[in-house]
Amino acid sequence: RWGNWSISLVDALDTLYLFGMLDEYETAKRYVGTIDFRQSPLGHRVPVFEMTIRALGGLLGAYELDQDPILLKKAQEVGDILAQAFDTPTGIPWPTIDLNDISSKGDAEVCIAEAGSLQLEFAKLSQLTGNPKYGELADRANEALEAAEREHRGLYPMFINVETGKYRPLATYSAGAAADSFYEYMLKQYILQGGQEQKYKEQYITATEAIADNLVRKSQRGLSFIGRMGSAGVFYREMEHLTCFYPGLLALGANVTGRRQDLALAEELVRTCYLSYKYMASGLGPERFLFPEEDDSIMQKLPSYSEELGAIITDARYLLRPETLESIFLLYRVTGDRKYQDWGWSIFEAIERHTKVNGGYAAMVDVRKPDAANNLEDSMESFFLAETLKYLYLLFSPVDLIPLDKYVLNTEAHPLRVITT
Ligand code: DMJ
Repeated sequence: RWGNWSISLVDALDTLYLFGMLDEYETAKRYVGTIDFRQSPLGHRVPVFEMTIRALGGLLGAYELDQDPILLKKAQEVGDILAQAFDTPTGIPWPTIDLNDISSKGDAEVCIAEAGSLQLEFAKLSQLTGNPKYGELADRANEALEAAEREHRGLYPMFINVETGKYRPLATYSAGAAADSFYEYMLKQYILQGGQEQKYKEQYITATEAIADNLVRKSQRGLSFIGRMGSAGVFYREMEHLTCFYPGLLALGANVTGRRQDLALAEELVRTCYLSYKYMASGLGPERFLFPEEDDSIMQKLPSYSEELGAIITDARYLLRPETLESIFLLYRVTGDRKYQDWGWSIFEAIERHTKVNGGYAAMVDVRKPDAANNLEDSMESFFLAETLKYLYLLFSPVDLIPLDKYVLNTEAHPLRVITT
């Protein structure tokens, strides 16, 4: 539950449509028509990024597929609510807003994923409503992130202050949590705008090269992974499940930009993500895993060390996240290699076997102990229906269901049609 926004239902609308579950879709859509998104419980702060990608993205994605005006009306209602977040001295949006007291300020620091991956949804809302305001707001935020002073070309510190427009000192650089979709939207904005805006392509290529040069390493077993870079040259050799979206982005980018070297790296990285599933007793991948330096024999003796993966499992949960399947799907679409379908199927079977419960699916506490008591949490995030299941379905569907030259999937897997002039 997030406020009164029925977010699982809104996030799942276009999944129902794509799966051909049209009776359920119509019922869900009728219900969406009754939601008053302006109502929010007292004291609740609406998370701007999450509601942009899940609610606005969900409504727009469904609208793109079935063109029912009620969905666009509701999308505009949500867009108007979220637009209030951009009222800051810098144009960088507040991370949260209180609908019952819009002047109340929350945390002034926002991560780049939250501040800088709103463009697809807002640009699409502008195109569909004919009102340029939404796209302009999101663009202005991204321009502020681009203009703020930083140390590394192509890399962006993870946090920025919405009032001063300055990045947090002693920065950390990542392609995972708090940063991920910021890099994703550079490429996807370029695609959404029909390849007309060269600046997005240039930003994407500059960032891609910086990530490859600074954040990619190999493990002692020769597995490529992406870690984080701290200040003064500190490097954290930890890969996150969230970062497993990145191989898919690289593959999509290789297709769009013609950079074949990116496809080779994408294949290496997605293999690491897949093996992080394969080598766990459940067949599901952990939230975080850390590759020790070659000569670090102490780390390799820790009980949390996985001999097969050659990594310490630093967070053993599987939260029903989509990223590995997202990359497997994109690699399959780009290469046509059937092994990706085999990988996806084995993950699907593990999800079915170990996370299915009465009435839904549940996050797993420890992917190494599928049969342990109390190994499931009472939680199913809306992205399981919006993304995880959708990517699986698309992996086994004909390519003309959401062709990637006609649609961009937002970071919550909602299909937005490429804008043609
Ligand atoms: C989703 O809401 C989106 O994919 C977001 O970009 C990252 N986190 C979750 C899924 O793990």
